[in-house]
Amino acid sequence: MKHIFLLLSLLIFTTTLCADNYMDLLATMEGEHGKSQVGEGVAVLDFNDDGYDDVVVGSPKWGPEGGNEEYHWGRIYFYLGGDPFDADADFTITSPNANWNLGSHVANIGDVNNDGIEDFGFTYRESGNGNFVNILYGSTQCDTVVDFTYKLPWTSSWIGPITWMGDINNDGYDDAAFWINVDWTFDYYLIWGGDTLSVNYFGNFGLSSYATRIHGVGDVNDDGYDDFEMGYNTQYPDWSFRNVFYYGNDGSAPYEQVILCDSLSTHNYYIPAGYPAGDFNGDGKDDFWGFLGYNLKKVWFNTSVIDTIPDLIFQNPGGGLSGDNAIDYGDLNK
Ligand SMILES: [Ca+2]
Ligand SMILES: [Ca+2]
Ligand SMILES: [Ca+2]
Ligand SMILES: [Ca+2]
Repeated sequence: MKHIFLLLSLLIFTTTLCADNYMDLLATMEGEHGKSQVGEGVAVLDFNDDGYDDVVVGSPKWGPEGGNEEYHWGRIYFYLGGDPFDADADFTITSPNANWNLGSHVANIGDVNNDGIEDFGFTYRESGNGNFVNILYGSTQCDTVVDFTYKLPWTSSWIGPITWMGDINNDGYDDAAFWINVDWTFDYYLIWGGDTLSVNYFGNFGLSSYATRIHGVGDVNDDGYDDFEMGYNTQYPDWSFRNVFYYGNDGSAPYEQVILCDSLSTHNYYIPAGYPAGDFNGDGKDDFWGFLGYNLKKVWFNTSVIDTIPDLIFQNPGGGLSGDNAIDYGDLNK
């Protein structure tokens, strides 16, 4: 999760600093056919542990008939980093059936089995059979065999992305999270990292909407436990939303929470929950984006007690990123 803040920062400052931040185009990935929706999901991790970060791109509307089929299949492409980096996929995972939309949700979930190599997660709905969370452990063998799978049996529901949480219980294993929409409310789950992964119900939050988020923000109060944030709609159709910050702990007590934002918004279809922000003020500690709306972003600096007052506010009336519409990317060609 070391690089997630870089592109966010770049895009936010692009309007004022573009002359100083020119970047060469490294590669262009194209879908195999029109309507393939390539790039809906993007993740970056060093999946084969060779020191080059790798790019994973989802194309959830890929289909064997060139996108002319009625239902979406989906394909996930792995582009291994190297010098030079190229845009030829090294291997793929392809949906075996229609209507899986494979590749909508792909993520670097950190090192959940604590072997020193970043791991890859993806979620999808298998039509008529349920929703699935799949995890591939990164390895030098670099295979696409699923190492962990978890099935949620409801066929009328739909699953959201799997997300990086950091090590919120400070046991040395990174943790992850996901949510699932069940009858238009949202059940959230935590995946505890370990030699054996376990899935645990966290709670039900939010109402009818596709806008809901849970994500790690790093250890922003510097107590050794990574912290996280959740964002969700609180009513429908008014698009009220709530952003809640949670302190990580050893799991022996409920998570202490701080409501960072609780307001009505007409333009936040993507609920603006948090992300790591690197070290904005140079004190060597994790800061975080506590709010990522379309035209408004807010940063909180690391401090022992998180309050509702952001330390930095960025306003870019022309638009900008919202939620996690940003790429987590690294150093693809060293
Ligand atoms: Ca690599
Ligand atoms: Ca690992
Ligand atoms: Ca952990
Ligand atoms: Ca903490």
